Amino acid sequence: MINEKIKNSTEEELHKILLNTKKITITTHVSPDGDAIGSELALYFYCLQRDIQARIINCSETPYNLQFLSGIENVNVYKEGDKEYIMNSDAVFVLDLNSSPRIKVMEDVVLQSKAIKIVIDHHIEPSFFADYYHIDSASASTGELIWKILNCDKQLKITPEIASALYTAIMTDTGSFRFPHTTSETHLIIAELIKYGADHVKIYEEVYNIIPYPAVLLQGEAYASSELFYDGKLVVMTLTKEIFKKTGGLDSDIEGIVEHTVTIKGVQAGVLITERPNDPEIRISFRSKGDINVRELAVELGGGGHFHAAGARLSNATLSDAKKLVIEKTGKFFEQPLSLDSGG
Ligand SMILES: [Mn+2]
Repeated sequence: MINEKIKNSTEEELHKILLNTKKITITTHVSPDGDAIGSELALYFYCLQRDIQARIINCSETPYNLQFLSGIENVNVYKEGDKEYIMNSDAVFVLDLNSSPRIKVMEDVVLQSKAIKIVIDHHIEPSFFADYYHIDSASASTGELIWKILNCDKQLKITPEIASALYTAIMTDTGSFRFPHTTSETHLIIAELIKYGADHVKIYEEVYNIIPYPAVLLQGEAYASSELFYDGKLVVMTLTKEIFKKTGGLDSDIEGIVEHTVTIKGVQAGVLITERPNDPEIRISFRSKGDINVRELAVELGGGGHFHAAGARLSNATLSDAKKLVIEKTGKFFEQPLSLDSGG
């Protein structure tokens, strides 16, 4: 499904537009990940070099494992008082997403703002809400796209802060350089980032190897909840509000759990369904292997994502409704011989 209204701008065109601004807002999707936050910070630091006033404003909190990044104190969660800043921005850069509902409470303000809206992203099937798009679904991360845009500036100073932010973005979205979209070009960019001061040992350690105890308890509960369906090809894990309260785990602590579903021998698709305190929506995360296109399921449920990694949120549903629905909908992958397009 190609949205005909969307024309892709080149890196050079976007870079020119950026240089013509004096004041910008940078934002990203709900539940930001390493690619989201790293891309935002790199763009933010570049704006400082170019005397462009920039403010990062997100609709949700930064997860704990990204708090080590330099400049993280400049990543703000949207408050009423930010409305005026967004309204008066020359441009709003929307990173790592391509449909406006994913900025949640900020959606109305961003859409109403006279600022030009610019989407930089690597997901497929964008919706039309912005003025400019730079979308490359072959790219493993938004971080790589930001790197290419910044490199349109021959005077770019790649500081250790920029290098670390982009390293984090690319490392997290490539599954530490394992996922299929990781290319030799990705590695060439990474080589540059290390050369300019990204500390790859520290970044991996901070992002993946320092897990708060409540998060470990939450993970344990997720694994304990797992159930197999369709002869062990589907695994479903659930986390209830009560479990969050019991363990003291945070929303952001679920990051990474769903990745483990598809490491179970024989499992081809994994689902984590979460019901969280202070969130009326049920969150569903999908992972898959081989020919199973979980993006298709996520889209049916109003969400989106990639072929092997996708998600959706359901309102007006209970956790058990969501579970039933997911089991029913995944059935088409397992109850008949696979006849899906083999995408990648
Ligand atoms: Mn991304």
